[in-house]
Amino acid sequence: MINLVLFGPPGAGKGTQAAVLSKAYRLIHLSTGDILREEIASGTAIGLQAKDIICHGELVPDELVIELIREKLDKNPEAKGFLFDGFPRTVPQAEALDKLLIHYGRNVSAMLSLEVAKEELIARLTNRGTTSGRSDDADQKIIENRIQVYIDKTEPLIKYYKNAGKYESINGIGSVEEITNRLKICIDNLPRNNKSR
Ligand code: B4P
Repeated sequence: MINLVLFGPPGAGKGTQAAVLSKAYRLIHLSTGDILREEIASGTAIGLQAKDIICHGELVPDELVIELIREKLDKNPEAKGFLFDGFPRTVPQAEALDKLLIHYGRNVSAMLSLEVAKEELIARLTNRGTTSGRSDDADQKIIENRIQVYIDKTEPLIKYYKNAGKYESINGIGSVEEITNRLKICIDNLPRNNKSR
């Protein structure tokens, strides 16, 4: 059983790779970005709260995303494993995920960190903004703010997972297939102990 955290700055390719990896390893793909966009589209109370925050490139409150993830774990007790995409994004979220997984008799097998330079991130997100219809891809200032929020609040998670012996760095530059292959090699070579729960 494996439970993976796919990590990286906005535009690193998390969503792209998560779609491929979740199929290849038969993991349940949990993207907090996708879940929040569904809440917004359905006009729920959570969606209303999240909409304005996402538009400005800020992070939605920890309690809210943790609750969304708790619900998903609750609904999938028989899952072979999970692929977390865009979660955790803060140290309190990582601590909450560890506690939640212990409750369900699981643990994080590894944090796979996609490394991509800032200029490339801006180019990818600006390009996606021309077709995605996403308000947070529409404006250069918002894209830059998302990257700054990542540096301030999310990057400290690298140390968190390094301390836990679960940090794996992957070069995120290249074709989608090349990066998938790098990720698969990394997953297939994870220490057995990391994969047991
Ligand atoms: P997300 O949906 O997670 O948005 P993201 O960080 O931009 O990542 P995404 O997965 O979309 O980008 P990807 O790298 O796949 O979050 C949106 C917002 O929701 C956040 O800003 C925040 O407000 C909120 N939120 C979500 N989770 C939260 C949490 N846990 N706590 C608080 N708030 C939260 O792809 C980017 C582009 O690059 C794509 O167009 C893709 O086609 C392209 N691409 C991918 N791989 C490529 C490659 N190898 N070469 C060239 N282009 C590539």
